[in-house]
Amino acid sequence: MDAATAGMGDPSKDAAVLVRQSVVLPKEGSTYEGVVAVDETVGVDTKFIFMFPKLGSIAVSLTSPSAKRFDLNSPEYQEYNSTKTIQFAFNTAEVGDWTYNIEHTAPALVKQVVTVSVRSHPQGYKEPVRVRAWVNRLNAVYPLKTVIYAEVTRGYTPVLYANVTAYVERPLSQDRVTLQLRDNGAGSDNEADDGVYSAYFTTMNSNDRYSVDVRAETKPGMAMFKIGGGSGVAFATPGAMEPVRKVPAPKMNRATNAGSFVVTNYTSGQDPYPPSRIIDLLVISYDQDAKVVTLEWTEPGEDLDYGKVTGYDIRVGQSFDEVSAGFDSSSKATLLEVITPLGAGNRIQAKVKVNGLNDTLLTFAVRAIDAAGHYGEPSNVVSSAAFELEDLGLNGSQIAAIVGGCVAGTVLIVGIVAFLAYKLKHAASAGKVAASPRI
Ligand SMILES: [Ca+2]
Ligand SMILES: [Ca+2]
Repeated sequence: MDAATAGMGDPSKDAAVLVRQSVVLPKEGSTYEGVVAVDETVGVDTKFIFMFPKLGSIAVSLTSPSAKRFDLNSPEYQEYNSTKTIQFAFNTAEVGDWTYNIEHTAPALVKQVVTVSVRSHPQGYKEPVRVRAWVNRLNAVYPLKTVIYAEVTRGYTPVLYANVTAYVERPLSQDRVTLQLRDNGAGSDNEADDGVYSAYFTTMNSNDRYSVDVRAETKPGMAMFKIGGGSGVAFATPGAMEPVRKVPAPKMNRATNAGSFVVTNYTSGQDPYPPSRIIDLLVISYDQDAKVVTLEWTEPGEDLDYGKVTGYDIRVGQSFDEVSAGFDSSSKATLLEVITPLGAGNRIQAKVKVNGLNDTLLTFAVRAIDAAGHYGEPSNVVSSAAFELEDLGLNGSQIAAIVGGCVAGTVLIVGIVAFLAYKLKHAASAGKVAASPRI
């Protein structure tokens, strides 16, 4: 082994961390019950480790997925007084949901904090699912934007649609802020569906060091492995462009520490953060009889992608330039009903009345407004014209090629124009509902 590889080991042999948390037990008799999924990508050499503050202060038991109970009388149980640790060790742990129960058993002790850690090794030579987390800057000079990232992968394969949460400890108030990290391409997230989840941290309240823990969990039937496509994590094989497939991922838990960062230059009472730019505005439907267009987008937050905005500024125009470059001077859309923001990450709709407008080409863009009156950047531009194209029998990618003409090649456009001319002669009566492309 040379100097470059000494100490690195084989990453596929490293344990995956399933649980990493502190449990507060307020008084004698208090109990805590936690559940952890041992998934099929791990299970070998599995350890449940409980660190406690004082000898004899806790009793711990486990229940396996097949309802077998383990406690201090089980051979898997070991107690280490020197390190104040209780450990259950399994050569192979049953796959499924394990329950751990911790009881406060020290009459003389009031509140105690127990640290729980569950680690498990991969089966065979396969990589387990892992979560890796980091913060974009060690020195957060307020109001520079601080971003928390977490990458959930199995080897180079991204895990999509996981529930990824960051917990940021705030030293001054001794509380912690819970942030939902998202992989939707909006706000702080650079690319949707690449297995890298992120969120801005905007709720600092002192000049201090903040530490970050991250948990990722998947629910059965929701999370997917994204296989192929040649995108995703940074070290994907160059040039690999097999078609993207999504394969169901099992239920699992992972936890890690994202390190810490130091905030300086913070002063209270400021609001330096406008809402994030909306990037996924869509025309959901166009009721040509009622002259009502329904728009939909993912909500940003009061501060970038955190919190709830106070409202939206929707503009309507007759060309793409009118509501993009000319957003400020374009016409405000007339709403059919008031929009009530729900909070960052939610999908929200708005119904816009377009009577009196020439509907040959209607364009829309939106920006969010926060409590301080700050505006987010104007969104992507969408058009109702997509509906008429849809009515002619074009599919989504053909429509995208026309409406997003700058993306399409000239030959394709010429081809589609010819196709359109043919279809116009044979067009049936118009329908009303279709998806519109992103611009
Ligand atoms: Ca992403
Ligand atoms: Ca704000």
